[in-house]
Amino acid sequence: MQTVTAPTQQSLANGGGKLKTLEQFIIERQGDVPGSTGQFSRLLRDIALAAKIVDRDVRKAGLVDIFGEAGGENATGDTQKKLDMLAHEEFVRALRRGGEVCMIGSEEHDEAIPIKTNGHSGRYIVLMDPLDGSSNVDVNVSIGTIFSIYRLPDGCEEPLTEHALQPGRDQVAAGYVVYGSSTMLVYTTGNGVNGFTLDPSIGEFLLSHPNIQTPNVGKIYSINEGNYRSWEDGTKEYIKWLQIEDKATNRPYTSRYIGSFVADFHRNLLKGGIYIYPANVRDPRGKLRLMYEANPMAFIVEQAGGRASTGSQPILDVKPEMLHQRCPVYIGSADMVEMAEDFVAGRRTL
Ligand code: AHM
Ligand code: MG
Repeated sequence: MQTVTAPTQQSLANGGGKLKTLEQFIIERQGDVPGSTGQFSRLLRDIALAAKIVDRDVRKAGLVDIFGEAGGENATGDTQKKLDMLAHEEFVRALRRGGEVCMIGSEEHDEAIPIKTNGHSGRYIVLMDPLDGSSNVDVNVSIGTIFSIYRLPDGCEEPLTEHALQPGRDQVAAGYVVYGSSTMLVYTTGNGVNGFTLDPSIGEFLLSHPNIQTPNVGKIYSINEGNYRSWEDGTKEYIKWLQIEDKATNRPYTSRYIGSFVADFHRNLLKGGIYIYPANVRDPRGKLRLMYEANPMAFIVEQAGGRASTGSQPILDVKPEMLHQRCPVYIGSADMVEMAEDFVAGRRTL
């Protein structure tokens, strides 16, 4: 595995001489996407622009009146917007302006949104969670954006919601932005995973984590253990197994749970580990959304050498039925996810 080291502020500010901007990287890699004519590169550029705008809003979150419930009014009578609605609007605006998209599906909008720019539609469908982990905003904890990109099937002129319901395997690209101690954009087009850190002084994402590979096994597990009693037996037993002392397998493992999927996923991707949001009694399909949370992260983790499962099948093979459908998620280091699947299926017990 290649070791990835975060660049220092100093090296980012210098441009590092050998550092590459996201835009340079996208142009170099344009050939990665079959049939790409530059539209796809422009789409990624639009997403990066929206990410920078949301980053700006997130960084100002404590300073301006963008906290509070959507629909409330601030002192000057302006309508207050929750940061997740604001992020949704910024992404839709940037994609609409860019002109490469024909439809957007968003966690913040019930229906898929058809997009026309100057009377024309692009060829791409973007599904997104504009601000994941938004319950963490008010307490200054990392949050993120997740996106998934599909092509409008050939021969379709008007996009319909069913065109967005393609299996995860058909994603053209997927990525996330984590607004953490620094802001990073990580994406794949099916030819490896690359991470870019935003240098706020020049407003550019710079290649900081080339060709990310996740370890086969890590020491971290991430799950909301408050829900323990409502999990199925296999998941309970797997978590117990992780906690048993055993020198040979480096156990017990360490529990880390931020409650922001993007941030938990990102840490585990770099360090090795497993993130689980299982089915439970309250939510028989779990909590996370297939189309704009589970699928994009599954594409990324597989590209980084990891594994993503519902517990019984690869997430990327799930047949989508609805834009906002949920699915159980076991994702991360390949050997750990495989072991979790064995427990869930009852092939392994304590
Ligand atoms: P959100 O998209 O409404 O923010 O919900 C998804 C979030 C994930 O980021 C996080 O991993 C999970 O919900 C946390 O849920 P819980 O509080 O049930 O552990
Ligand atoms: Mg979310």
